[in-house]
Amino acid sequence: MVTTTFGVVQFACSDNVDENVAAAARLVREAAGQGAQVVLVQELFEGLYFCQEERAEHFARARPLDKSHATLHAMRELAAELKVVLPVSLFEQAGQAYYNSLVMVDADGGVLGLYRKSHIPDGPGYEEKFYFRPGDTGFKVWPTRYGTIGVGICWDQWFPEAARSMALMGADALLYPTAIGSEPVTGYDSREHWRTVMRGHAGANIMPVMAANRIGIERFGERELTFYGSSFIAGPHGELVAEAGRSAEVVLTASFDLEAIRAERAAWGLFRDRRPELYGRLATADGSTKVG
Ligand code: PUT
Repeated sequence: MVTTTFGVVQFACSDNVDENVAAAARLVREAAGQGAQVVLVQELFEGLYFCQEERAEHFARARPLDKSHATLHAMRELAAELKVVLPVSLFEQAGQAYYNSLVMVDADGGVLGLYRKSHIPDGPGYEEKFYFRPGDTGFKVWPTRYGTIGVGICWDQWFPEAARSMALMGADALLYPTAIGSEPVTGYDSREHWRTVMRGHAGANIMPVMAANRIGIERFGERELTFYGSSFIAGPHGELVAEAGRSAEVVLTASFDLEAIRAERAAWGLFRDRRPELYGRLATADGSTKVG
């Protein structure tokens, strides 16, 4: 039996990039020390979640994702040293365009590719449409050293279409770096809703699903968000295998036999019995049956 061990980390971010990268590196090391081969760090971990307000100056946080990117370079070195796969979530500047992006770094430090967040949220406290163009990469899965991994970024996690697409593309596991917490206007606590939706992706696609969320209270002037952590790893039936609390820094790990899960996925028949010819409405915005 060959298993893949996944690690998920959560921590509080400050407004200091070096501090945040050091915290991420420290926790990735801890996860690798516990045997993790793929380690998920939270969304936009270089800094505070600036999208809680709309301010022109925050665009200066973006960088081109090339060799000059210090955080990307540090994470690639770390991946190579520890022999771990690292999905790295970053604010990308590409010419005049800005994306909420993820670089998939393999266990030798090489870059497997780029994903740009497809679903961009907007609403009080989460004003991402002000900053990010909707991603133009389409969904992505990568054949890493330790399994084929699909990654969605935060708001992507609410869309079963995205999870199913990555499953159809051959993913063995789905990973979601995220930044979510309090709702400033309604006060709604979305934690269980958030987890339940992703656990559904695990059960519906018969594969491990995990999310890494930040913790801590972040303030911009009068504005304030409390991030609820609660990062987790779900097994292929949607069961919670490892979970974090709302406010403590945590390293989670869990091991899965991805080959055995692949066989179970085939045997359960969910993919055999799909009826894509009946799903045309899913490819329309308004639910009409006219496609194309
Ligand atoms: N990270 C986006 C979350 C949106 C919650 N309203």
